[in-house]
Amino acid sequence: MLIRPPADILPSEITSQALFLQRRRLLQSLGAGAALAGLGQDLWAAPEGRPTLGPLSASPYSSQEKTTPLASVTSYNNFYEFGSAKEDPARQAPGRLKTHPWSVAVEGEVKHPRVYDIDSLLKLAPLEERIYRLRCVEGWSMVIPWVGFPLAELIRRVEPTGNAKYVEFVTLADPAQMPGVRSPLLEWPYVEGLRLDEARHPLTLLAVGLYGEVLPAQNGAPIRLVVPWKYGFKSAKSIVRIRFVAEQPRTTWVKAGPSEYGFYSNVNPAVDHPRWSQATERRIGEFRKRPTLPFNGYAEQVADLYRGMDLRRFF
Ligand SMILES: Nc1nc2c(c(=O)[nH]1)N[C@H]1C(S)=C(S)[C@@H](COP(=O)(O)O)O[C@H]1N2
Ligand SMILES: [Mo]
Repeated sequence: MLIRPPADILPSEITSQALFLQRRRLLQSLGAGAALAGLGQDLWAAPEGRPTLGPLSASPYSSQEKTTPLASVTSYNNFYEFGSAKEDPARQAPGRLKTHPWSVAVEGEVKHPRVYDIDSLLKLAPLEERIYRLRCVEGWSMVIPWVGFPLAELIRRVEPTGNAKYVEFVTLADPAQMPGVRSPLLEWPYVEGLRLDEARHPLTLLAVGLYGEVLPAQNGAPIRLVVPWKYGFKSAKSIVRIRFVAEQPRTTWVKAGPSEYGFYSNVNPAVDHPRWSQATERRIGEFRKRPTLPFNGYAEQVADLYRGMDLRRFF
């Protein structure tokens, strides 16, 4: 019998997970809907470690699965602005990526365009904890306790015009902070996009933290998208611009390989990637592969968005 050691759990992480679980039990006993207080500049002024976000309300959308250890969530990443190897972002992003001050321009086909600073975004809506799976097109997955608020809350405030059909997410591309941007790994800046109804869906999250704390740099601090029924690459990190547009945005991975990465990128075990199957996945920390679920397990919530569409053609 082959026994694999739990290589991705460090003693320090076991402690932080224990604290996390303790905090979650406390949250649950307090009940959902607690207000967010005391955020602002102080949040980033903490001398060491990542500041805690809270109080957080629990979400009915959370997965009940065992969460992936914090050490894996923060050390096995895709963030090409900091290199293309899985360990590059953890090595290069912390200390280099300056996440405060930070602002996000919300513009285009909206009645109330506005530049939001990160502090006002943190107070825009009550922060929730959402335990979501993240499934990469490469065939691995994690279960991550994100902290954030629905993108719909922001969309409601800026009021899209009748011409808005899609939302484009543009992320930071600063060669001074991001060594990967100095090489033509991808076309910079990294751009992603959603149809307006996908963007408004209650599962679509603007994440500002994970495991109860402010996002680590390598996970897309200070604000990133999480679209749990789509492949991980739709979840743009370190967003600086959110643009409402009439035409389908030209997104980074579609430009890099149109036959391999479609605009929709819904997790679909029935549509193979041209170079490998998408039928199974390996949960980080586990040995055996498990079957991949349609829409990453969120079919009940999102399949209606695609009624009548041929999802083999619109992959
Ligand atoms: N700006 C930017 N966002 C990005 C990426 C990237 O390279 N640059 N990689 C994507 C991919 S392929 C994945 S799988 C997820 C990984 O998120 P995680 O490192 O927080 O797990 O981020 C996505 N968002
Ligand atoms: Mo990915």
